[in-house]
Amino acid sequence: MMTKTRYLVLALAIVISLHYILSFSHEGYGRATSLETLRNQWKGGNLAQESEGKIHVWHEPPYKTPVPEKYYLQPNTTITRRANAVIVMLARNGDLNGIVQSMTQLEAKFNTKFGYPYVFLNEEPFTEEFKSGVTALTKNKIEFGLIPHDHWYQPDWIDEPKAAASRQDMVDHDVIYGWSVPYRNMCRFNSGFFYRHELLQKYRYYWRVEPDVKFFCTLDYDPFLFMQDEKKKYGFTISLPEYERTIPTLWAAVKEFIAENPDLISPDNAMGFLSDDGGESYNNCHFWSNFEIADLDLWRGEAYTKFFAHLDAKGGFYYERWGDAPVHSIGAALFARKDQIHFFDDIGYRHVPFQHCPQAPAHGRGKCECDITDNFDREGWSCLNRYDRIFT
Ligand SMILES: Nc1nc2c(ncn2[C@@H]2O[C@H](COP(=O)(O)OP(=O)(O)OP(=O)(O)O)[C@@H](O)[C@H]2O)c(=O)[nH]1
Ligand SMILES: [Mg+2]
Repeated sequence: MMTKTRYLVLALAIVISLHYILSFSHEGYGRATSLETLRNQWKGGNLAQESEGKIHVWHEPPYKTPVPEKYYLQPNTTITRRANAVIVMLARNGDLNGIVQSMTQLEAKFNTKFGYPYVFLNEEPFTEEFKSGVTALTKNKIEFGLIPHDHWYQPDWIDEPKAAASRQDMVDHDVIYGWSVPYRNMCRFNSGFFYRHELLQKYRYYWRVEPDVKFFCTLDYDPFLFMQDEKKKYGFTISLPEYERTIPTLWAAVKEFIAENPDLISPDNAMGFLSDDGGESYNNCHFWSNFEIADLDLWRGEAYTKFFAHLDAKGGFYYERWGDAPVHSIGAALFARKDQIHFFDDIGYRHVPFQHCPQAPAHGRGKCECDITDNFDREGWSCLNRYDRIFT
């Protein structure tokens, strides 16, 4: 784990340095491509926004307003209302220990009280050992699903020698998981297929949970009901820049999509989170997708469906190593209004090597078991400042 952590930290340091070097030395680069028409739609900044007939002008990010008390469980009351939601875990049989760790915490801090079902997905059948191991941890409903072959494995139309050469190049440059085909299958599946699984069809909202993560705080309100009632579409806890070497041509593909489908881009979107120059270049910021609480309809809708098909056809999941984090983040930022992307500031969360530890007063309210000074938002490479600035 240490080696992996060190790689990641080193990789991030390189990304940050490169980003700054490039933004100084290549100022004119992005501007060579004209995006005038589209820029009119992005605008960004503190725009008036029309929502259900009301005009709202943001002065600060929505998360600065605490979650209303009505979403909190009152003492000695039982739950009378739930969202149509599910906890989703993609896992290998060998991930059982890590899943046990994540699920035990999620149950203790949240789900024993709230009672949401689980769906586990795998491209291989889950073993009886895995199934009984996780079933023992909850009284809530659990379903185990097999991923259809074509939703997982590298498609035949991918030029394998070209993909192999790219993998070798990444190995030569010490790119984390640069060698791995299964990792790429996973990223492509999470980007464009998990929400199509038959077991997820009946649900509207999901919480993605990975093995070996930590939930630090007691959660006494229902984040799914919050998402549903407040019409949020995508929720995150940590945001950071992607490693540039894994996505060299992703932004070009995104710009091409936008140019071809301007009508699919949401008004008052979050382009200002993704780009520091009105959409010409990507600042590599993304929501760290190992944690997601989101609306499955965001991915099922026409815009993201076409967007994923466009990206998939480029082959970048295999010719490069496009991650589901930048792909989802770009999708959410372009196809939702910016205020529909929610920062779950009050959910304490850790996925090695980073954590979000809520600050006062949320830290006390949630009895958070984390060091208040160990908080990714304070790190220089957190992208939370990019999120904040789209509201100010
Ligand atoms: N079924 C299956 N699940 C996988 C495979 N590879 C990864 N996953 C799951 O996909 C998710 C992301 O994989 P991780 O290995 O955690 O990737 P990561 O978070 O980028 O890297 P780590 O720092 O190793 O956690 C996790 O839920 C894994 O359990 C695979 O080959 N098969
Ligand atoms: Mg992980």
